[in-house]
Amino acid sequence: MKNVKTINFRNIGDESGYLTPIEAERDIPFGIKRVYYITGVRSGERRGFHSHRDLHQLLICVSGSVKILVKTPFEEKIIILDKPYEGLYIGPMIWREMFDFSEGSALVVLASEHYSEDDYIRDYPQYEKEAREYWSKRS
Ligand code: T46
Repeated sequence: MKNVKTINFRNIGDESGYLTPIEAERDIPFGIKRVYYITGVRSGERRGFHSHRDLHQLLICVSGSVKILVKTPFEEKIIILDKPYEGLYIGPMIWREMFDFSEGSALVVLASEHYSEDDYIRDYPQYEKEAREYWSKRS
């Protein structure tokens, strides 16, 4: 799926524990301007329901597991994040929903830009309209 890919990072360690380094522009395809994390999500809650126009992000479930639905007007898939050394890159114009957060899970997100509500498309019909135009220029 274009603008979506899983990336495996190094997982350095042994019985004493593990360390995963992530370096901007080396391990992931963008510079990092913002980090945020999502914790304490109750079972049954679903988040997301939006796309970004220009933002690049990397999602890593550093503890527990979560499912991510990624969708365009043409295709969709569900990716399970359950390893602290696996990231999900999501580029521009991908609708996303996060669900099935396991108890105690922590989803860390690295983002290419500072927070801007103007970059969000939270209305699905509006997303579909903009996405069809965006993807028609890239097919
Ligand atoms: C995304 C998925 C994976 C801020 O003030 N600063 C921030 O950096 C962010 C990300 C959010 N906010 C505010 C905006 C809302 O009032 O926090 C509130 C919750 O945000 P939202 O409903 O957008 O959260 P999610 O979990 O639906 O989506 C988040 C990110 O917003 C989004 O970019 O791709 O995680």
